[in-house]
Amino acid sequence: MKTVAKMTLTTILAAGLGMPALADISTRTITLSNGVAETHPVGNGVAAMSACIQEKSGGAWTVNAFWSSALGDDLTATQALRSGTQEMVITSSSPLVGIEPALGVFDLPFLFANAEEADAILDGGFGDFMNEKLEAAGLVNLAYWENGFRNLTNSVRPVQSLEDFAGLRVRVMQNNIFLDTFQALGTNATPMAFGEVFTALETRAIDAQENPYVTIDTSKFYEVQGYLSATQHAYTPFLALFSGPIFNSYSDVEQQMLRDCAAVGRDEQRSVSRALSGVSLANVQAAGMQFSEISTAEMERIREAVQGVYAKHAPTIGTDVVERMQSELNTLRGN
Ligand code: KDG
Repeated sequence: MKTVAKMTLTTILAAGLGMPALADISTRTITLSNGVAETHPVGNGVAAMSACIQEKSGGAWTVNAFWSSALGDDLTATQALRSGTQEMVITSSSPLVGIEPALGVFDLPFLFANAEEADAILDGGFGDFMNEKLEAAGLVNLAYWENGFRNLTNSVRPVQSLEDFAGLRVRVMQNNIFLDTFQALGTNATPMAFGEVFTALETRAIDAQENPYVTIDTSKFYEVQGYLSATQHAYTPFLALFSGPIFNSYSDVEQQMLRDCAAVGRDEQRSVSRALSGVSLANVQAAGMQFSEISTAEMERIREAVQGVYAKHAPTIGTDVVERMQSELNTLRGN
């Protein structure tokens, strides 16, 4: 009798202290995968999220993280979530447009002007709107983390003007919007999973790729790329996705714990990503990359060259989705 009373008291105390009732938390191991290296800011986010889960579950939960595409690329891992054979993946939105075409809105070139806009859109009503679509596809997006603003690297020449893109064999994510964007810039664009990029660059099977500075640094692309250009041509979010079938088998307490801790991970990951961006830029230059900024006039020409991608892909993305995004951005900008 005394033991039961004590446990009940523990549960009441836990609830009072904002801790989940441990009685509603089972012992579980969460398998999480990602395509970047653990040294990437995603590693910081996963560590913060895991510590939060450990604390809130009273040690009943364990997160096993796998890095550098060890469990397959973003799309393969995401399909494993939908079939309920893996719990979690931190993935770019871009390779998932075959599952949910509306995600393509985030791939439209030069969509966001800065990270503040991206956070406001992703963490607000638009993010919820997209999350409902993902849930219909068997995926629970616990939070939006940051991949970041993407920049071109290559092994052929400095890229400082629209003409400098001509003929470069550029790897892009498996996504027709990125494919069309880089073809509109005059390159020879090739879709490829992230895990294959380093070797393809090293063997000169391709000339170029595009990613945020922290990815270029932590994936050591500076070892196989001589030139970096500050194109900032797109902002990619990371999705902290959980398997819908598995999530739905959890208690309400467990589900809320996951959402809360993924948000803790998000805040840490974004903070480190933004703090590290300048450090990574300095690192890759110290490693020998020639860095090119692009003049305002040339950036205007580059923006103009890719503008047609919006009209071409709006029907596939969903004109309602694109119009809602543009309306919310106009409101944020005071237009
Ligand atoms: O899991 C994340 C990575 O696999 C990848 O999405 C990173 O931006 C990326 C890319 O270029 O594929």
